[in-house]
Amino acid sequence: MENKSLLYPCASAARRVISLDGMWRFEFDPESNGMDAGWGVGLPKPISMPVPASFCDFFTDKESREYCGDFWYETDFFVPGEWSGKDVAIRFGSVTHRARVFVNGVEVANHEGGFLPFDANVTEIVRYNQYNKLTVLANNELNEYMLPAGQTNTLSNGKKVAAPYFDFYNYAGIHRPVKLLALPKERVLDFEVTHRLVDGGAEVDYTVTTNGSHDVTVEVLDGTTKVAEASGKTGTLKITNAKLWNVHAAYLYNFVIRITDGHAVIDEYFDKIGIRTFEVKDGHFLLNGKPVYLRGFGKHEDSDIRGRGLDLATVKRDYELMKWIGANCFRTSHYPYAEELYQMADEEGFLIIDEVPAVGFMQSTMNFLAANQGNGKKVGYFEKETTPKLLENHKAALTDMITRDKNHASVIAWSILNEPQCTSEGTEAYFKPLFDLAHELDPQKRPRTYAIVMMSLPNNSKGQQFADFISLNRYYGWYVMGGMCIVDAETAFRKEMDGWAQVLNGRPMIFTEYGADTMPSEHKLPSVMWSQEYQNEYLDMNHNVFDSYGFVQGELVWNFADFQTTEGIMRANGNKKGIFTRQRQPKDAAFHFRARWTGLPVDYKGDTAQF
Ligand code: CKU
Repeated sequence: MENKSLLYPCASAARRVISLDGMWRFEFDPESNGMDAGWGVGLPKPISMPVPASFCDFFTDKESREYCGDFWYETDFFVPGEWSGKDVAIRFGSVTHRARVFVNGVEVANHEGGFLPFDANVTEIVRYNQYNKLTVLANNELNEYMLPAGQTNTLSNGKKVAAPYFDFYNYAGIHRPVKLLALPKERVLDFEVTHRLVDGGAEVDYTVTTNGSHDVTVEVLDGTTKVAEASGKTGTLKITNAKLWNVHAAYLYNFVIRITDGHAVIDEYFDKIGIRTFEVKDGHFLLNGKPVYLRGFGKHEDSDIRGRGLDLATVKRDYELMKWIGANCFRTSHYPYAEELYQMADEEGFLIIDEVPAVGFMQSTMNFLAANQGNGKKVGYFEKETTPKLLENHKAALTDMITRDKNHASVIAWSILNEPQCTSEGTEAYFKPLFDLAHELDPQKRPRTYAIVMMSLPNNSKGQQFADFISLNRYYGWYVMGGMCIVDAETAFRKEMDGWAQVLNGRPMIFTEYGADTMPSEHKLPSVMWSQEYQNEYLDMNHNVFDSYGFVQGELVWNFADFQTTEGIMRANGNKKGIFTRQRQPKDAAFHFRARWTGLPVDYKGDTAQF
């Protein structure tokens, strides 16, 4: 799209932002006849619905909570008269999973993909100094060529039901903030920065993309003090005695971009940058040249009542808990999170492995969550008729994620898939273009990885050679050989680790998942599976294994908190592998982790020889 920009909205001398969050109107459209019935100009029988939030958990009846199909949102917004002459846009942080947007009945956007932003230029359509109608036709059905993947089934009563191939509830709605923007016609569309540490300071190479030809200037400010400036769309900013961005010791500079015509400011855009380098070298993760051992979580955007909707109060609590427990890293399993979370990670000095919503790419009996899915026979997921379409959607999501997140100091790596079926023939042809694309798009050339499912082993994983570091999801002692058999689990685990040692070739390995479902209500001496005591025993066994292999350079436990999933015999009202409850209170394991993680030095295993 011409002038497409994923820049986070900011107000400045040349830009305006008005939040459209609040109580909107809402209506289900199970027969998909809203379009023909003219709902784009007014919903016939709407109920109220808050934005941002998932619609699901407000309802007291099951059909509404589990609703699958088309649904509509509607609100009115006022466009200030003084905005005429500017471009006017509406920006959605995310709508899950697909949306068509109408302003005053005219379609202005059509977007697929439930976890990344998009906008609509409505300059020609809005009425100034008046209220305008904003309508969204959304849909939450699943299919096998979307991210994340699943199916939509029809029940005997004719109702559609989502059958995810993934282990999190198919929450839907307008999940992130909606903003009305006034933008200068000639404007900054994007920028990128890369960092170099040099004697006595740092150099920041930058590129600014605009839709015009006027001069660009860039400034770096320490608070309000200018420490570097440059002009031109590309250049280098030299910062003497630079304060580096570090784990738990973040430092952010203000970054200002202006387009000027000699005297007047045409556009002005503000952001913050953290100066740091990150690389994988000789089996270690190096942040500013120094080893760092990753510790933390796989997470979800998930909380009571608002579902997957952005809730800054939950975000704040999560960061406080992560600091308390001594974590320094998390993976945005299994989709890119709201931008506000990355801004907070930048401020708090957390490291993020950023994951695209490539989850559920496995069709087999492993799709264990709903009894009505999986056809029992193994089909190579990357050899299906739908694979080319899936790859196209995957590339689009990866492109938008990297475009959106590439300047965050907190983002250290890209996770390109979660637990794909990577043992079949089509794997390499599917993986290669994606790993290449990530490298091409990222000016900082961050390391790339994907989370490798159990039973994908060093000798049969056909995608592992593309990863810059190896990420394993392993459940020895939970899904296999649990309880009394944990001793055999450890033996099998070590055997697998010895195999990986042969194929690492100097790459570090981390665990992107390990965990045991645990009911906060259950205590048992001696332990049984699902008790808090067993969670700790399981963790001890895993940590013993990790500690005895120098190449293990990180541990992200599954999961930060209990989270909602589809109902089924494998889940007791959700996945209970949380170290915290869904209400963000500690299980016993949280104290266990706090002791371990606050005790391990930042550069734990930083001096271990790789082999
Ligand atoms: C987690 C087969 C393992 C699936 N993996 C992915 C993640 O999304 C799930 O929640 C494991 C689990 O708890 O089973």
